[in-house]
Amino acid sequence: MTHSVILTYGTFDLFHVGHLRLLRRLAALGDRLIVACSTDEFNLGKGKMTAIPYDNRVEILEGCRYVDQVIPEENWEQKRDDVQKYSVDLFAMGDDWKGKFDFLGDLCDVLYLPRTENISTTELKELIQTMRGPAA
Ligand code: C2G
Repeated sequence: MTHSVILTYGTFDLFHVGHLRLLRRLAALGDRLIVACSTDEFNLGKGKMTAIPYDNRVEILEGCRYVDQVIPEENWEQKRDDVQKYSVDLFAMGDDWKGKFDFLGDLCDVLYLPRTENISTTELKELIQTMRGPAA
């Protein structure tokens, strides 16, 4: 069943093919895909240092053919408000989040899609560190 507005959240740091394949699959499920991109401040609050600053991560997402709109993710609590504010009828994430957002099920459909294997921001960061060699 095609949906009208799909919403997903993420950091999308060091944008990679796993992110792209998720967005491509989501765009195929409906008319409009909105991506909530986590701010640098929100990531710091999660103890995560992003390699790529928020503005650049937003610019990359906005340049993606599958994405119609990018909004900021500033806290854990905004999802219910966002679903209602943007008239979302499908909330979707990769399945590493399976079950975590079922509480939205009274407002919209909730879907978890299989992650793309063998790629992650963490692995890319480790690879970059290795390539740079021991700290100078
Ligand atoms: N993803 C994927 N395959 C990968 C890596 C990521 O499908 N190999 C998906 C994740 O499941 C997520 C999205 O891509 O749905 C963005 O991944 P991250 O940038 O790692 O997002 P995350 O740090 O999980 O932030 O409130 C929710 C958080 O903002 C999610």
